[in-house]
Amino acid sequence: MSHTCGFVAIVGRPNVGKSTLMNRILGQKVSITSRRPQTTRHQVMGIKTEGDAQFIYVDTPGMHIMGKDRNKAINRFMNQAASQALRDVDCVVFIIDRTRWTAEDQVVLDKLAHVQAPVILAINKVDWLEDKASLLPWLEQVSAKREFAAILPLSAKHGTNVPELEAEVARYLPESIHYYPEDQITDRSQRFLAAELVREKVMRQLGDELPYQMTVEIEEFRDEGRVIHISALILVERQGQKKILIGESGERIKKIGREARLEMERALGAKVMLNLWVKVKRGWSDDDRALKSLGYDLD
Ligand SMILES: Nc1nc2c(ncn2[C@@H]2O[C@H](COP(=O)(O)OP(=O)(O)OP(=O)(O)O)[C@@H](O)[C@H]2O)c(=O)[nH]1
Ligand SMILES: [Mg+2]
Repeated sequence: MSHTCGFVAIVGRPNVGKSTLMNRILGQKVSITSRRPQTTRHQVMGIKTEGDAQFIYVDTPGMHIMGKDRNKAINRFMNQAASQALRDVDCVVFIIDRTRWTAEDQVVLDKLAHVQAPVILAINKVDWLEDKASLLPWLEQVSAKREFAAILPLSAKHGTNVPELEAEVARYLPESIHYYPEDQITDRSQRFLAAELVREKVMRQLGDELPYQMTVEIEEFRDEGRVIHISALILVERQGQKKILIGESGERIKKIGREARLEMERALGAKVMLNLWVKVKRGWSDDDRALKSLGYDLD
């Protein structure tokens, strides 16, 4: 009879594996991932219902220190979105990357000082830990940093110890009715997912030449049942970035479009006709009004 349901924020600095962990727990891709830091820009909910328990995970943008290339309105937005996710949660999963501790991990830890909810520390990417013997002394060191409800070494990518993390989280779900139907997996729309998948493919294709100031806007999302027509606009800030994105005789943009379309078809279970456009829109990433109209809106 007793149902449990609660919010679980997944926080950490950029690139530690927050989105990979949430997708792993859900068993499907709800949040995009890449090797580049600052991939996630919004809060994205991942809902998992298992019998009487409903877990509402909230993936967040990596908390980062502002400065140089990171003093824009978009960076402010991302940090706010991450901090906001800590309000009124029942449990926090704080992720770090192996035995590294950076100034940005410290920023996250400081943010957690005011959080009443239990904090579980996940030491991620242990599959990639060269010196396994370093883990034991590290566990001791991090446990002195604050009171953690648990500390778990795991691998979000391979799934090692992830069920153990879920079992730990389950202990902190309060008794409550379920807020979402049991087959719902996210709060985000298909339209949002489509935009994110395009952004992911751009981030994965472009390595170091990636114009960080890039965003995607869906201009058309027309569901005709067996076919979904999607037009997406990739916005960059400079003409040179547009050139890079399009590539020699359009090769690169074609590849991005192909990969995004295939993944959309898998996720949406329909055939997708995808049109991609690249446009220069100067200064959007540092303009609060432009950001709002592009979907970067905390409300
Ligand atoms: N080897 C290894 N790589 C991992 C693991 N978890 C995540 N990664 C990789 O780390 C990179 C970053 O993963 P994300 O899930 O995008 O990280 P994030 O914390 O969501 O990053 P932001 O959204 O930018 O804050 C990707 O290349 C992942 O494949 C892991 O357990 N082991
Ligand atoms: Mg992420």
